[in-house]
Amino acid sequence: MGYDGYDGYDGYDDGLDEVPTAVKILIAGGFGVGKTTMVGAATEIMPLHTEEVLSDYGADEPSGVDGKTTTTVALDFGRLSLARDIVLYLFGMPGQERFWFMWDDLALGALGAVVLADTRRLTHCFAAVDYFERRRLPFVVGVNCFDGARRFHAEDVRRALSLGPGVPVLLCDVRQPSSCGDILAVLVDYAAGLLESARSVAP
Ligand SMILES: Nc1nc2c(ncn2[C@@H]2O[C@H](COP(=O)(O)OP(=O)(O)OP(=O)(O)O)[C@@H](O)[C@H]2O)c(=O)[nH]1
Ligand SMILES: [Mg+2]
Repeated sequence: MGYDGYDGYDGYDDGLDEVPTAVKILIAGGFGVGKTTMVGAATEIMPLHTEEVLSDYGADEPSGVDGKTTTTVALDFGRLSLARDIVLYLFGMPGQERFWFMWDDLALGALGAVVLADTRRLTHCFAAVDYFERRRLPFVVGVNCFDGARRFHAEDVRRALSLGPGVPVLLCDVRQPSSCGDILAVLVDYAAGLLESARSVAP
């Protein structure tokens, strides 16, 4: 007996027969850099968050995150239609080191990642940068400009993180949906370009 499922056409000319391409995107970076904030600001559906109150366990986490009382213990999830034919599924990763064991599972099938950085604690995004470099997963760096933090040029951040010349580095404010949309669009373009050039050199 053959498959009798959805064949992509429902008989109605309602414009919904073009199924958009679904793309998985990771939002990564150190503790308290704004990953959950970004997923919440960018998403067009009700986000899923897995926040728990910071326990004493978190006492060894980096300081400099004032007023933060909760932390992501699994993931954040949201969705953003970037264009009519592209829907991004956003997965915010946990930042605390004790939850890094989840990164491999979360990264499965992702097109690329946004690594958020806070210039007051730049070293805290090293682990995420290393992670994506080692896996050859395309990433862009979003420098989340916190109020009161000294502003640096994107090129200064690139040098400090020893990033290759091609890796996009953008200043952003992840509380603003438009800023999140801009950085996600740059990531999708960048990752698509890398895929295209990989295909063109393949035998
Ligand atoms: N001023 C300012 N505050 C921000 C910005 N982004 C996030 N915050 C605040 O900074 C804190 C950290 O934000 P989260 O989004 O929870 O950080 P996170 O990276 O998800 O943290 P973990 O999941 O615990 O690693 C929160 O109190 C936010 O309200 C920003 O761009 N500017
Ligand atoms: Mg979080």
